Amino acid sequence: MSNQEQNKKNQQLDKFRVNDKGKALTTNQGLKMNEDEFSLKAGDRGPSLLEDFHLREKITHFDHERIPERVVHARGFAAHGEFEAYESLAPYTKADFLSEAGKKTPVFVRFSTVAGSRGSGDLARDVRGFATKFYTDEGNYDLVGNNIPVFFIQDGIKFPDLIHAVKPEPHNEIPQAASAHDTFWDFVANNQETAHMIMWHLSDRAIPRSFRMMEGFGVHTFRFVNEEGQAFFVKFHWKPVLGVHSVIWDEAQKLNGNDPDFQRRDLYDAIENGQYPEYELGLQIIKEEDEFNFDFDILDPTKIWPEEDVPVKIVGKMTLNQNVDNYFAETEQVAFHPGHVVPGIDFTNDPLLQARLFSYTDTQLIRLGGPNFHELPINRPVCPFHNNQRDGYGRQTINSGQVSYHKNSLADNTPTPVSEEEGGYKHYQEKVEGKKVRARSVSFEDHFTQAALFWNSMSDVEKQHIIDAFSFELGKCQEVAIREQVLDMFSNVNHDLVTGIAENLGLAVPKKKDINYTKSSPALSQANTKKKADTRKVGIIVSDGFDEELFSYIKALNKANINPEIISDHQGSISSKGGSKIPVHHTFMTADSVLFDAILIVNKEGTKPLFTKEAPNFVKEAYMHYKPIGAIQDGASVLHDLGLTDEKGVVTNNAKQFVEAVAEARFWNRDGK
Ligand code: HDD
Repeated sequence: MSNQEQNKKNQQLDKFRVNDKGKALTTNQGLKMNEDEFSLKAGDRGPSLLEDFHLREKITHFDHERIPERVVHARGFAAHGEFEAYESLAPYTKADFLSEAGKKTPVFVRFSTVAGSRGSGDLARDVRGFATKFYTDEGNYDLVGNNIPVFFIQDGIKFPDLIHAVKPEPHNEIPQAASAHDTFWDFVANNQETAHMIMWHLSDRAIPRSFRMMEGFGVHTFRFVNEEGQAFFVKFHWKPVLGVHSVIWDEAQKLNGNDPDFQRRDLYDAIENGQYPEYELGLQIIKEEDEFNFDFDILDPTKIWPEEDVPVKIVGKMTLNQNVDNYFAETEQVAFHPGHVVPGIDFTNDPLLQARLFSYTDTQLIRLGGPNFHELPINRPVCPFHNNQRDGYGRQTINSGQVSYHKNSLADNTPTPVSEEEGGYKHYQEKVEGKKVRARSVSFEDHFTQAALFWNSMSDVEKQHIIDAFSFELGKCQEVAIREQVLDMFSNVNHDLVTGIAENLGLAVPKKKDINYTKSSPALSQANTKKKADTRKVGIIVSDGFDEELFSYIKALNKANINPEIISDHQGSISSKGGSKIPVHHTFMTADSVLFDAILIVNKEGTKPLFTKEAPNFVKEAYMHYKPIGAIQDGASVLHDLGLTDEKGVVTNNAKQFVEAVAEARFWNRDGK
């Protein structure tokens, strides 16, 4: 069965799908038109007539095509898929979609950047949104998370300030999709709860290689409740099957110019090729009675629960297997909300989460133009929904009958609230007591210990990337005082860190602070992630007259699920010595080394002079980006001419070793060259 047939959401969406191909052109009223190029005029050269309903309808619709972009997470990309539970989680939650092994639930996932506008580049240094809508049999459950497990602030009342600081500055709307400017760093220095998140934001996590190669986190501590009414604290994780991988900053900047849609294209192509992105769902669970057994507050969204202390239990897998049919109808109109929950999942008193529970419906009202956005096809639950809500802009449901109120006797008092036993959602009865205060709990006051934990957990290469990222970001700030304040703030995290930054910025190194925190969490380092060659992209530089040995190489790459793409000095196809032809995917004019995970060079010289100049440039750049480089036939002499022999990750005439190098992805020991 195709995804189309299997999946309840797909069956529902099918009723709304329309294919215009081969159809007569009509107005929105269904009137067939005989002309769509010329407006109605009084004479060939005369004025247009108000009577032209077709012109008016077409232009009016066009004039109203845009809706406000999301105030944050404006740039996004989404796909359909399916979640399958590995086991019953009944001991922890009564959520039906987690209730038995093999249970499948349709999902829609939207990935995003946070700060940039809808048209900004994919490779901004930014947090990535990772929002999942589960269309469960008990209603929609939205897990609206990020690829970073903590957040900048501890209380939602500060969210508008954070976003005002990071967005382009208001006087000149510069810079786009970047945190490297004064207002953001001014905010950081004056709001030190940001310290831990900033460490992640300046790490490789903020420039992922692919949406398929990043983790997702629910961030907040949520609550699970089982049939017996027993509750647990829970954190959600998505673990990508391909491991967690990033690009480096130089690549990110070049990619934004070369292909601003790099991550969109990557996800779209992977799904079209049948290389479906997969993520395992992981849970960290803490018993209610253990709430206070940690050296941090488990409700503080600037804290992780180190995986070594609270292991991640893997409980299911999500596969993204279908691209959208229409970007606007699905990806733009999807409306997520952390408050969309199902029985068995509940909230905690995390003040960041509590504010979110207000914000998401509110924002849809302006963005989607009214309270009926739940009726848009992408947002409809797959289970029935009935209540006494009526009317509003764009209402689609035709509620028949006289009654739209509760309680009533005219409709036998229906629709009726149902008991918990019959599936009615009942809020967890947490005991709450206290004075009304505007305050931060003292248990939220430690901002630096976990920032140091993150730093301690990084490999040397990752640490250097963080120093470089700080140096870039602060280097872009005009106010020296802001640079100094930030240095001073991060001297609470690590002295080597601020020493490295201070040297790059030409500033005095802050005085060494007495920090004795040595704990680390290996799970935080990408150096310890899975390494796989699967779905990596190899650019093969080859020209006419190549040796047929290339075919056995391509076979080996295909076998390893690697995607080879041919780059040459002309479009069309190229021929081997024996006359076999292969199609060319890119020329040097349409592609660049940064678009590939590895480069394989086959010939020394091509038919056009461009080849002699550009082929070594590709190799040099891949080398500078620590990527695998392969050569066969006289391609090896190109490497020789560049002095690239006897280097790790530079492989000549050995397909097996080249595949292994592609899996390794980066060879960090090249700094000497
Ligand atoms: Fe948010 C969108 C994730 C804090 C207010 N948020 C949005 C999206 C993601 C997140 C992934 C995009 C959803 C989509 O693809 O349509 N937000 C987070 C995470 C947070 C967080 C993981 C902290 C843990 N957000 C946060 C706070 C507030 C908001 C504290 C407000 C008090 N977020 C919004 C919003 C958005 C949004 C304004 C904009 C578009 C939308 O909701 O639908 O309501």
